[in-house]
Order: sequence, then structure tokens, then C-alpha cells
Amino acid sequence: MKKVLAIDLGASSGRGIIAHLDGGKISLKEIHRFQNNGVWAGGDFLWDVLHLLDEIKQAIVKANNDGGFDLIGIDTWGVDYGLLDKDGSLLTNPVHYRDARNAVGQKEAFDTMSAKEIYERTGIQILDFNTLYQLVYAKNHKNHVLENAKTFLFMPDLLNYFLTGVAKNEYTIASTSQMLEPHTKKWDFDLLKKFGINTDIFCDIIMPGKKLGELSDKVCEELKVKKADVIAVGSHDTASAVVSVPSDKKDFVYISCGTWSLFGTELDEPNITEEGYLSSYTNEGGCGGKIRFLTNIMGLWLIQESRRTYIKEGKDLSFADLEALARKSEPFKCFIDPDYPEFGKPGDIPKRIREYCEKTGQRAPETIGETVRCIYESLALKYKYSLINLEKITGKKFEKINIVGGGTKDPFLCAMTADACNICVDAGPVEATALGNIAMCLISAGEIKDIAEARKIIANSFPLKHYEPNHTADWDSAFERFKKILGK
Ligand code: LRH
Repeated sequence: MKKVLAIDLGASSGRGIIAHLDGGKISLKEIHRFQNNGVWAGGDFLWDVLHLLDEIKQAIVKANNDGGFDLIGIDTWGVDYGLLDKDGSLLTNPVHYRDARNAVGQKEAFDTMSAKEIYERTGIQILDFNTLYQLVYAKNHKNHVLENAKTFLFMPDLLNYFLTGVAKNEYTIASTSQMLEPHTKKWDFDLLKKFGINTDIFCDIIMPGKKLGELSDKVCEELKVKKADVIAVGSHDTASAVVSVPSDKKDFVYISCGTWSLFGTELDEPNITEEGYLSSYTNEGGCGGKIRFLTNIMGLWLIQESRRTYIKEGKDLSFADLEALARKSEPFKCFIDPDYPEFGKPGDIPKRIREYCEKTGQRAPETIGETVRCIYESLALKYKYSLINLEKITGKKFEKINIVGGGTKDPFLCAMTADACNICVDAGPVEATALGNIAMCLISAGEIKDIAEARKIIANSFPLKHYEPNHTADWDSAFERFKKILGK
């Protein structure tokens, strides 16, 4: 039985988890957890990638001392990248997708090609942090860096490179860039050339489930560990999370719920339409040849970032405290569009919510509980809005939503999702991303046949929490008010 070390990096923390298949079930053990905070440096908001590499090395040492491992897979958030020079050295720290420069790059990109045209070519949701716009910014304002770049690597590719010396771009993470041709799953070099981006820096694309390489001799010597295979998993965290949705149906709806809420389904082919464009549906690359047809919704970030503000103000409240305060507050007082661009930037979210409510003619939340309740209800209403659009675009009718990821630990949000959408919700597994990563490693090693079998094993290994909808007329009138705020 092969042992897997899954490294799962989120935008606020990272983990090392060891796992193996045991009697038809996957057993997990978290061996290392660490913080991953963006760092402000001289006005730039950056990722401390060497800190991440160091933490990954600590996870490798701990896994080695805990019985060893045979396979390792790394997944991270989407879009962000690092550049290597001709000697293979990192040129600068990767920029955080929440850095304000990306909006500038996006605006500049639209001078060359309209948003609609970019969507029609790539099928990817227009988000200001897409790698395409990050590179347009770099070309216009940091060309001295790009001029010295020999190799372009997304975050998981870069970490894989540090461990193996092999430089490749994994397909699922590359699909978040808005730089792939969605049908051929190859780089869209013609598109990149239109933006004047040097296409020589991109690597060969490797498909998820393939072996990328091995821990290098240098790394093994430094850490005093044995060789292990490094697998190209669905290295975009959402791609990994979707692998572990415990559904036995061909058509299912998932929310990968954490800092972001990724709401969607799986398709066999890209679906690129005017409606998809207008309702912000994306065609990201999935594992097993699938397309992740989903919309990126600003998720629990809104609560995480609000909590940071409260803590700075001296109110040391846990997530459970915030949830309890929300439960006690007046329902349906006011709503926000969670995806209003101002909410995506780090800072005082409660203040921005008050300003948003005043601007949209609503009673602004006065207490912490009211603010958090407003976030919860607005998320649930955005899910309803996204479900209606998904059914319209795909022509399918869905009977259940599978919520996976950290958000499944929040019963208030899960129940509200069922109530607002008037649909059953199955919540779990919590460790969806790590499990998808582990599943692709075990598929690559031949221990699991395919993704369908992995989903059965995962459903068998981790109990789900079921929520029946308790839909009331209040949710219908709330949804009408919500749509007006969205301008729909
Ligand atoms: C979620 C996620 C999401 C986006 C964002 C940048 O963690 O990967 O799918 O790509 O981060």
C-alpha cells in the first residue's frame, strides 16, 4: 500500500497530510500545519514562497519520520506565478492575487481586446487577478523582470520545481490563467502574442495524474529522506476539491466552500455562451478530462477579513462567536453582492459593507452580528442566483448541492444554503482538497482505478451531514430584493 503526502496550500494556511488506502477507506493524518499570509513589502502585496517551501520541507521530514511516504502531490490556489531566470533562480517574489496592480493590468488588457472577446476565446470568467492581466501589468510596468525570465511557473509548479528540478505547467492550474485554448487544452500562444507576451517562457503542460518527477538528490540529502515520486495532481486546489465530491451521479452541483465559494458542475466539454459570460461562469480544466463549469463567488473571506478588523479593534472573537452573534441578529435586514470588487481587497470589510448598504438605499448593519448575518444571507442568495443560472445555461435540473471543504464545518451557512436554494444539501468532506490530491496520487500509482472509484471510496470514508430545506416565503422576497441590488 502506497503512502501519500498531500501538501495543500490555501490563501491563509497550508497543511501536510499523510494518507493511505486501508480496507476500502482513506485514512488521513495531518502532520503539519502552517500560516500562509500575504506580506506587504514596499507597497507590494507578495507571497513569501520561500517560507512556504521551508514549511513543505518540514512536512516532508515529519512524514518521513512518521513511517515514510511514496508519493507527494502539491495543490495551491489559482492564478499566481513565479519566474525563473536563465540559471533557474527565482527572479522576484510571486505577487498576491489581491494586489491592487491586477485591476490596472486588466484595464490595460482591455485596450488590446475586449472582455467579451477574451471570454469567447478562453471560456474563463473575467476576474481582475487572472494571470493574463497580471502578465499584461508586468509587461507594461515591470518589463525588466519579464525580460530576464526564462521560465514561467504557477505556484504549485514552482514548489514542484524546487523539490524535483523539473519545470512543467500542470493543466488544471494553467487553466485558471485565462491563457489556454479550452478545447485543445494547450497554451493559446496567438492570444498571448496579441498582448506582446513572450511565449518562450511557458513550459510543457502536464496532465493531472501523471508523474512529474522525483524528490531531487539535493533535497533528499538536505532533508535526509528517501526518494519519493512527485505527482502532478489537480494542482489547482479547486480541481482537487472537485475530484472528491462524494457523488455517484454524472450531473451534480458542488460548492467548494472556503475562502472562496466555487459553485458549479462538471461538463465533458467547454460551454462558452453569452449567458455564461453574463453570469460569470468559467470553464476551468478538471481532472479526468472534465471541465469545471463554475463561478467564483467571494466566500468566507468576507467573514475571515471582517474578523481580522474586529481583532485589530480589540474584539477577540472566534468564528464560532461570530456565527452565534449572527444567529441572534435580525434576519433579512440588508444584503450585499459578495462579489462587489471593493470586498476583494484586504481591509475594513465591515465599514465597506456599511457604505455599500447606504449606497444601495438599505438600512446598514449596526452590530457585529448584523454584519455577519448580512454576509451569510448574501452568500446563500448568491448561491441561489448561481443555481438558477447554472440550470438555465446547462438545461439541467439539479436535486441536491454537495458542499465540500472547510465551509462544511459551518452549519449555519449549510442550512441557509438549503433554505435559500430550496434544495437538499449534503455537506462533506471537510478535507476535500487534500482528498482530491491524494486520490490523484493513488490513481497515478494504480491503487484506485479512476475518479468515479475515488468518489465512492471518499463517500465511504467520511460521513456527510444532510440538510433538508426549510424554505419560507421570506427567502423569496429576500431574493427579489437581492436581485435588485445586483441590478438584475
Ligand atoms: C480558491 C482559488 C479559486 C481562485 C482563487 C484565486 O482557493 O483557487 O479557485 O482561483 O483561489
